Amino acid sequence: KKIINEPSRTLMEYRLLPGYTTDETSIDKISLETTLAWTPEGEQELKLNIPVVSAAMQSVSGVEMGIELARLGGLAFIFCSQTIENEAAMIRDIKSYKAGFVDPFYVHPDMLIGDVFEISKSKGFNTFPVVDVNHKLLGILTKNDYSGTHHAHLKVSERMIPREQLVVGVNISDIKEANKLLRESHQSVLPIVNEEDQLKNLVFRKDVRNHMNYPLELLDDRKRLLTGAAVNTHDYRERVPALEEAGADILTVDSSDGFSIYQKQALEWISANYSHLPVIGGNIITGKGFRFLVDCGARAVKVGMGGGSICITQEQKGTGRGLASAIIDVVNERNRYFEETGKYIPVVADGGIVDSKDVTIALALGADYVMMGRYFARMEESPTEKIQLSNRIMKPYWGEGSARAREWKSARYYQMKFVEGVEGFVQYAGKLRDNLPETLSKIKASMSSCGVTTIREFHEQAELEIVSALSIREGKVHDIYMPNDSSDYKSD
Ligand code: MZP
Repeated sequence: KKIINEPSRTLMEYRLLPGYTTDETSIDKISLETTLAWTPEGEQELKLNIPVVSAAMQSVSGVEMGIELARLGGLAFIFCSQTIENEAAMIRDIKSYKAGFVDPFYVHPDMLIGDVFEISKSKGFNTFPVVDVNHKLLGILTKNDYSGTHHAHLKVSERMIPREQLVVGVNISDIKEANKLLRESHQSVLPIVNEEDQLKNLVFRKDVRNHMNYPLELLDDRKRLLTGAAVNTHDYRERVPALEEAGADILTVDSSDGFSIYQKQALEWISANYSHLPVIGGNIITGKGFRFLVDCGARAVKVGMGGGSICITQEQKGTGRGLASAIIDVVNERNRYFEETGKYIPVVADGGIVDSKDVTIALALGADYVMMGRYFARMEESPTEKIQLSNRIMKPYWGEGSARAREWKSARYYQMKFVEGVEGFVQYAGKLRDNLPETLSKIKASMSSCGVTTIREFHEQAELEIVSALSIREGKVHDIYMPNDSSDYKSD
């Protein structure tokens, strides 16, 4: 038996002391770029532009989140609590998204009226014009024309059939953006090239139908969005090949307790068979756990147990640790490992990160990026429907250890007799694009105050102090009257 007498600390218990701010550390000089992981082969560094990723959870990371978060510089981890086919389809949808606002899809000429084929409506687009190679508009499909959830089924109708011609369908997400591109290109036609190069030099006219424009992304830009995928310790032998084939850039082994032989087996198998695919091991909360996962082949390590907003592991099992204490222990071991081997293993803080100041403290303590569930569940792009509850717009949010999330696998795998997560609601916050930049600018402002311009400098130079409960109280609004609606302050 070992008893640690120091209490376990949470992120909320720390505050940063300012460093010296100069022109060199002004907000515009700050980079939030971070190390996502190392590739096992060749030890190449995979980078992330911003230090946030979304949790591998059913109520958080679907295709729309995957696309939008990646466009904003982060990355989503698609959840593995679904069939292998569904998860791989989601990865494919994210990877097939062409950066920009237009995503062409191609349909073969031998399709017949009445045929049903799948289109991806995962990008949230509502309009699908269908045209033939002579730019003739065959029809505009609206939401009424298709149904389904993740993949929509589109029934071919008379007005769509191309008569021995290839049909080109174009998704338009933002007509304003589309017009802007046309204006900027100073032309009314734009060339497109399809995936197989069959439609080279096809021009797409501005005046396809009255005033509507259908510009197409110039595919000379082959950039693809970065995406992550979660795997479990049961079916990784089948799941990993499918996810790799679908284009996943990085995997994470999704487990509330990663210090186990099952995780070892999964990590070793992935490293041996898919040596080009980096994998995050986790979750662990001790230096010992970190060393174990790295020795098994993890190229980044995820830290946190019991702190998630929907998590009841600590109450159910009595295991867990305050996230700050866990990060400190793991980061110390990471630094020792670096001194010994020269290999820098990124540390991911996960569970209970509520707002920008939590992200900032986690980074200052040595984390390289954070994973969040609740934060992203509130956004338009999370895969759940908005509902109204007591005059508030809410979105459902549930843990992966809740009865709801576990339903999908109850028939396949051993099911615990108790749950480790709950189901609830979070207040709808709007679009990711309207929220994330503010969060990031607060993180930059903290780094600027601390006199650092990079996350690695932050690790080295941050000065933190434990605060008392009373000083936390002092740091909030107090002793004034403030009607709810008169404030332009809102927390993240
Ligand atoms: P939060 O950002 O909502 O506080 O926490 C999200 C994290 O909680 C996830 O990334 C995952 O590590 C953890 N999680 C997910 N489901 C459960 C559960 O059902 C859970 N207990 O703890």
